[in-house]
Amino acid sequence: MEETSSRAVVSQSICSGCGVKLQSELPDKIGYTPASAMGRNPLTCQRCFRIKHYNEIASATVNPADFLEILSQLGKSDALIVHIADLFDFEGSLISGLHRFVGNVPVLLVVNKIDLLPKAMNPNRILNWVQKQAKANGIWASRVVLCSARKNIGFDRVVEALGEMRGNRNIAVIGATNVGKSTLINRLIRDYSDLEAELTTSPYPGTTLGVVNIPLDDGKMIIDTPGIVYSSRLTELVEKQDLQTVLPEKPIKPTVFQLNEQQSLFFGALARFDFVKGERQSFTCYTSNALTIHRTKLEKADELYREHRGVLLSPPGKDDLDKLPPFTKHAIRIPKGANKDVLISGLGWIKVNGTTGAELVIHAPRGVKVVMRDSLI
Ligand SMILES: Nc1nc2c(ncn2[C@@H]2O[C@H](COP(=O)(O)OP(=O)(O)OP(=O)(O)O)[C@@H](O)[C@H]2O)c(=O)[nH]1
Ligand SMILES: [Mg+2]
Repeated sequence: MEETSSRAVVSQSICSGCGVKLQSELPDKIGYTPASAMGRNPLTCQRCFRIKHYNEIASATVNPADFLEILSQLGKSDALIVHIADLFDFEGSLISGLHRFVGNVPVLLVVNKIDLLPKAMNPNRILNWVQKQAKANGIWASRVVLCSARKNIGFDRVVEALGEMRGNRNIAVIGATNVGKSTLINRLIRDYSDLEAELTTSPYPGTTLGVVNIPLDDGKMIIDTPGIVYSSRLTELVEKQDLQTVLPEKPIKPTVFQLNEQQSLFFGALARFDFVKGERQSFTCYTSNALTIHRTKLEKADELYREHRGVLLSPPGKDDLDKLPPFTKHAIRIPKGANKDVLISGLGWIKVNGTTGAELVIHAPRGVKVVMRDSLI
């Protein structure tokens, strides 16, 4: 068997793309790689090969107990914990109770995907907002940085923060699924070192399946981990083919609706927003540009949903309607004079300019997190 060079990634029995334990007996099971490939370096599983070369949809699930075990091991290992969150689904992608799992260690909070915000945003304002919201959600980060791993925005700040906080320790990257952990590590390695490593990334949650240790020049490691699955995120519930409609690819172009009370908005058939009571006012929707929003009268909304979901109101398409949990209602009161967002985790958010206050009811698939928060924008 070939020797693993110190510059290449990981041990021979672990896939260097996704961290899964390799096997060559069961071609239909995860971790499969043909016996003839076992000597290769770097060595990846067949699933990673297919994701990389054929953009195959090949998400897999990791047992939730395994995440907790990984987190607690990392907490005990004295690594610098880097928690990646996704600005498009900030509250949905935070690891609630993080410190219960990893203990009282310093945490660097990196908020990724800032490229998705509309252009011309003030970065300091966003940073203040993120710091405040992280605290409000129980994340005690020693430091917060914003970046885009895909577009290479803010990376100097990420590298600087890592350099200052790391000391002589490993760096462990953790977070919910699909927030960009592996993309971010790939960028760090590609642009800021001469190491060779390529972690598997994909647009679908559940790409990384096990811990991947990438040796650094100084004998320490940068550690990729599987994303934590939160079923409170709509992105974990929709069918994979609908993710490309729900997840923004480009900077969001917000859609503004001037609504009278007793009007409703449908986001495909994924969620419904009722403006029940209040003066005529504007509602700004920050959702993927690919998602169609329909306006209707509240009194007609039930009928429209019954008769047109799956076709006019989609995604999901007709065949997948029953795969999504039924809607539950969330009553929300926007106080007078407050600028608030209503976040529907994974779908985006609706900004309410609450000069005069508003009473709302949000219908979202059961289990999906719906929260009111101070406006991001
Ligand atoms: N718009 C945008 N997309 C990003 C950014 N970083 C990563 N992505 C995309 O997000 C998706 C998920 O990226 P991954 O790196 O696989 O995410 P992950 O956190 O490792 O996901 P798991 O392994 O499933 O936990 C991919 O489609 C990436 O291209 C970013 O800064 N901006
Ligand atoms: Mg990953």
